[in-house]
Amino acid sequence: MEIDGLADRILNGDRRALARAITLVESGRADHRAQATELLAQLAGLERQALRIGLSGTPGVGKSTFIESFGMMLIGLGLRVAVLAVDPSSARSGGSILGDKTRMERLSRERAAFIRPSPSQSHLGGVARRTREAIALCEAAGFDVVLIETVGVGQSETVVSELSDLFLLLLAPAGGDELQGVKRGIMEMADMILVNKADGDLKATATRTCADYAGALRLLRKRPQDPEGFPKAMTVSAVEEHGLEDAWSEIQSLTQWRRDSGHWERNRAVQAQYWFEQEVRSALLSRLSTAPARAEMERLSTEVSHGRISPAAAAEQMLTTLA
Ligand SMILES: Nc1nc2c(ncn2[C@@H]2O[C@H](COP(=O)(O)OP(=O)(O)OP(=O)(O)O)[C@@H](O)[C@H]2O)c(=O)[nH]1
Ligand SMILES: [Mg+2]
Repeated sequence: MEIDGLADRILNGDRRALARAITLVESGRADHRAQATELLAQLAGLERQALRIGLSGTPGVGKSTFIESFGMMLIGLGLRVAVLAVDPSSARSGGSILGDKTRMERLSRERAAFIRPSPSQSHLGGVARRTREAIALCEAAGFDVVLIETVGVGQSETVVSELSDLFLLLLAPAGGDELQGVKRGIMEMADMILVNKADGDLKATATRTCADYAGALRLLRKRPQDPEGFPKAMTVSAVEEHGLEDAWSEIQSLTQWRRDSGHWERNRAVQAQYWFEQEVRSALLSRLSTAPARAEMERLSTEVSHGRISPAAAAEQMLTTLA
């Protein structure tokens, strides 16, 4: 693949080039990885910054519907919108990706939109790297907003929040006892809680649920990255397209405050350091799993079991072979 040409086309906002580049960063092949690294290096250091919005919610809460409506509204404002998905479960494969594409039918037809479903069957570490690199590619391609969607199943929210500037939690209208079902750790990550489906019969329940969550948010420890009134809970209806402009305006004021106060840049710097450490860790782990390393591990392990070498000395010996 011609990397120079690809980089130029991405810089011109060419969506097919972007899709090809993401396929490259997703590939497990060593030559593809080398090309991906070269491509990302060529695109590094650009001034272009997208607003990276993480979005999480349990299955069926309306993430896809919300992204479609919210994305269409943003496009109406003249913005370019990319949608990436982080899906840690390999169980959700081809079928649901197709389902998502049809659910985002309007958005997927827009020239100003780019939708990329998550690749099936990758472990969380691989997903994190692939998503991080895909975000960088979308930024290089000039997208203004990158929405990173994940199903709320636990760990994936942490990954997504470590990749975004802002984290939205989409919740459904619910009775009071279900409120406790949202894990505290996930609540603590949220910059905004959006109670979806605030329409028809569910409207009153949604309003009550929203008030409950607003109360719960006030009980959390104050975070330095939040201005007065944040994290905030609001009601929206993705189907009736209510509350989307309000949500966007709150997102913008939060973003502006964080930029002005330096939290924005600091957060990105801390995230970059975090991912650097993660890369080192995962590179070390992958060195441990090569055939010669495994053989050496086994050999040393036997020595340790016979008491011929101490665990610490064996570990040190092992580590020198990895260098
Ligand atoms: N009444 C109402 N229904 C909604 C709204 N948003 C989504 N739904 C419905 O909720 C169901 C699930 O919506 P999706 O957008 O597929 O939800 P999701 O969170 O993407 O679900 P998964 O992809 O399975 O995790 C669909 O039947 C939607 O029509 C809303 O604002 N109001
Ligand atoms: Mg969905």
